[in-house]
Amino acid sequence: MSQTLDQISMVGLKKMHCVVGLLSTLLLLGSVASPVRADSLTIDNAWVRAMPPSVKSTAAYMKVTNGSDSPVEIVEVASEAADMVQMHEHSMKDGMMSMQQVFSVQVPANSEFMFAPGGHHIMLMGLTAALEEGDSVELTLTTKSGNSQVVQAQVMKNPPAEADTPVHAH
Ligand SMILES: [Cu+2]
Repeated sequence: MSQTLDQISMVGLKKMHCVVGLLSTLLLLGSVASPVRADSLTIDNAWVRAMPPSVKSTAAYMKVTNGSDSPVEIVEVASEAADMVQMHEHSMKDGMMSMQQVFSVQVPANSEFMFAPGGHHIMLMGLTAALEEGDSVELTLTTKSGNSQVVQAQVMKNPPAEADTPVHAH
């Protein structure tokens, strides 16, 4: 009886050892892997436009650089700062500037994509708290391959100097 128990616990210990071994292997891989994400997106100049407290929506902008040899598609942006977060693009319709939701944006291989005023932007609708200049907003970008990336966007009244460039139509 006690032998059986011992055998069981031996099996249990072996299993445990395997799990621990696997975990430490994963941790090791994690620590030696380069800081570049699997999708190799780099985010610069992420900012959110500060609005008067009475305005319950605003937009976030950033430069997304794809350092990989394959295009990367951003399919979702999420944030706790707003009830609803959507990617939008501006378009001219009957001479009127309007904006509409887009469900993905593609960052070409070894290239960049701008979320910028007057162009694509990340719309934050139903702000859960007033955003003041100097605050930061956490945004989570998810790519088609399922990788997520957390971005801290600074709340600013004016675009950061480097991001204040006209949007080029490609
Ligand atoms: Cu919009």
